[in-house]
Amino acid sequence: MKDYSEFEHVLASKDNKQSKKEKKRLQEKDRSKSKPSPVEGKRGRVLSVSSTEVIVDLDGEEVPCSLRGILKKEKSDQKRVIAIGDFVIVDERGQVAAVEERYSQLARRDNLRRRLAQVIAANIDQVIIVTSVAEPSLKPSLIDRYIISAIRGHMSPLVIVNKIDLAQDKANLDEILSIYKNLNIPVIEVCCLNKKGINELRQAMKGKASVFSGQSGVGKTTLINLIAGTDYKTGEIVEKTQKGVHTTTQSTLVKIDDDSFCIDTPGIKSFSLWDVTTEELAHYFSDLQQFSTDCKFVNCTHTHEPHCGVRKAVEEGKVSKLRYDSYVTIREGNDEDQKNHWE
Ligand SMILES: Nc1nc2c(ncn2[C@@H]2O[C@H](COP(=O)(O)OP(=O)(O)OP(=O)(O)O)[C@@H](O)[C@H]2O)c(=O)[nH]1
Ligand SMILES: [Mg+2]
Ligand SMILES: [Zn+2]
Repeated sequence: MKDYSEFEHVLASKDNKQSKKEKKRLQEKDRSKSKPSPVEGKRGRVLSVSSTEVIVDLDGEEVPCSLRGILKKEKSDQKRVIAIGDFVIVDERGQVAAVEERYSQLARRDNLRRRLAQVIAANIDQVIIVTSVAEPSLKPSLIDRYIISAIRGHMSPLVIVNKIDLAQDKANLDEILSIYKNLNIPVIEVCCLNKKGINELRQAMKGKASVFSGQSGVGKTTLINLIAGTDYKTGEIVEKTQKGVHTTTQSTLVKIDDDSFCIDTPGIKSFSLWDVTTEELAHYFSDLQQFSTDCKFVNCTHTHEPHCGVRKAVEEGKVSKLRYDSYVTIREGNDEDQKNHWE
């Protein structure tokens, strides 16, 4: 795994906050429960979740299960108590009786109930952030939101730039690639047509649980079919010009070999950060933040203030304008594919 030490202090403060919250939650739970009931049943892993049922892998068998009433009522800051990848205990009636604590999760802010997190996948090692050079085009701000969410959720990020065959503006592509290389975030350039980069991606997935995420049409399912030898439905390029076409409609867990698997997810229209403050956001942009020593105001946001060291560094070409624009886009959080509400 790569070294993300520059983000460690952010993670540490976050963990602290989380453990305090967690402690409070457990204490409240203890008070409300007078007789603790040990949960008995079989341990399995959630393969898919729909509004009506949950499919659980129990000893290699795919078993449809419902949720115990108590789980449905559980108060939480998450839209659903259960997510693909969760380890659960299923009782003798075929009901999910308990959900184990997650070691990682990829979450975004729910579009409707904005205080809630929507967990895209649980208990995975890496987020494979799939983007394409064109159809749809590269969007650094979206890549950055995924990277931040991966690190916060305790997963390592891996950026895939697919459809290299469609590259026309090589300078723009190289500038974007160099942003992530400078940040020590691994990037693989891929083409599904001539299989460039596929072996490298396969290698990066070995022995790990990965979740493929990104916009609709970037080629997530095409990549998974190449790696896993599966035949899941992929989108037609003609169809993709129509608005709102999503080929994959439900997240699926795909086994690659005995110790590697991945999750295919439906393309997203929006991805807003969940539970991140503006100060924390600035820490994730430490490559910009380093120039803030030259800002006139200590609380400079680097968006509109006079005598801003960060904006000066951008003008002088010391830092990529694309990276700066990404920071501003996320901070302002008001475009069509994200609505960030800062606390
Ligand atoms: N030119 C080119 N087209 C590609 C490449 N990889 C995938 N495609 C095409 O891109 C289209 C979309 O691919 P999908 O794999 O369905 O994309 P997806 O990310 O799974 O999309 P959703 O399931 O809607 O989220 C398909 O027509 C693919 O054939 C590539 O490297 N180059
Ligand atoms: Mg798909
Ligand atoms: Zn500034």
